Amino acid sequence: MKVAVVGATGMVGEVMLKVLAERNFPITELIPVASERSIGKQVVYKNDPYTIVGMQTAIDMQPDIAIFSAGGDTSLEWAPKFAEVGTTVIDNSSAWRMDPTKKLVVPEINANELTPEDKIIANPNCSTIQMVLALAPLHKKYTMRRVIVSTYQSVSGTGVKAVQQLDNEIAGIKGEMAYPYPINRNALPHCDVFEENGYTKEEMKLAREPQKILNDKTFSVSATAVRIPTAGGHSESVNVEFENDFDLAQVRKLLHETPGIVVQDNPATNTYPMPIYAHDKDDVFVGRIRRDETQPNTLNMWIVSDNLRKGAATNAVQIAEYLVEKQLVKTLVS
Ligand code: A2P
Ligand code: 11C
Repeated sequence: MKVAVVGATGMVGEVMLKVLAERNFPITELIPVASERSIGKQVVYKNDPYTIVGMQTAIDMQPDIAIFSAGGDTSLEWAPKFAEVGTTVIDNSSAWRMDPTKKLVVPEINANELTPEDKIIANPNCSTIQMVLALAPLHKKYTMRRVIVSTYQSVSGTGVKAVQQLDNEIAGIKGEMAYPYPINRNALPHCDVFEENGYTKEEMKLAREPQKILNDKTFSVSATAVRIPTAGGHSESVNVEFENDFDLAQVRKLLHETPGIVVQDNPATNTYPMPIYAHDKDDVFVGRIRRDETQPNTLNMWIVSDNLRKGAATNAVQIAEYLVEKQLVKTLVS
């Protein structure tokens, strides 16, 4: 496959190159793409240097697959232009997620919806992916009614500027601020911008995206998204009310058997998921699995995953792997 990585110099782009290499994705030609200001610079893939090209050059090269992590506006403008020459775009931004003509895919859950006609495929938001992966098998078995989630999100989800802000604050250096307040020794109940209903965009992504991925509007999600001074992954406290009662051992078994999920749950040994453990791993870690004793059929759990891996790059590469495996993309020019 001829593969373009759009946003190759960015935080997700960098992890994307790492994940493509680690998983040995069948690349015959790699085309790293970034903004005009980066053209000519180099990135490294499998120990070899590759020169960054601009958008139009990349389109002219007719890649079979283009994986975008360059922000929503860039994606809105350029993804259709790639699609027009026959490239299948996998997009990490929020640009196309809720477009009814586009699929929103977590491969373990709904990759089977994909067809060769899907030329722009949306990758869900990081905090959605890890939550929905754990919810999917439970929903299938017990039928969810309502989910209440509070997130504890890594600064890496905001981007380089935010990681720098945290590092500067820890080092006692004054620098540019990505957030309206200090993040070190703080918690900001504010991820992404506020919408008119008083929720943030991040919270509304958590409310809307799972319904689309699970193709079911009979359950609802209420979210509070919080930024904390951590870097390795997002954590989520999730409370789920089901229509049917469950057995805790069965819940653990179901999660354990779900591809992509690792159950880390043993209070006796202080075993539970944490960002320092999830960092740089592709799995979603679930622990603190327990019954909500305040009402029937309700479960509490704690879900942690590396937001740049399964929350972004890994999920996108898994979509690409599925397309190749099922022959849903064909080589455009060799
Ligand atoms: P550049 O490094 O040239 O600015 P991040 O999310 O970490 O900020 O990264 C965003 C990525 O998207 C970077 O690789 C950035 O390239 C790229 N990018 C931003 N705007 C455009 C654009 N208009 N066309 C192509 N790539 C873009
Ligand atoms: C965060 N979830 O951690 C965001 C980052 O819609 O893809 C990714 C934003 C998105 O703030």
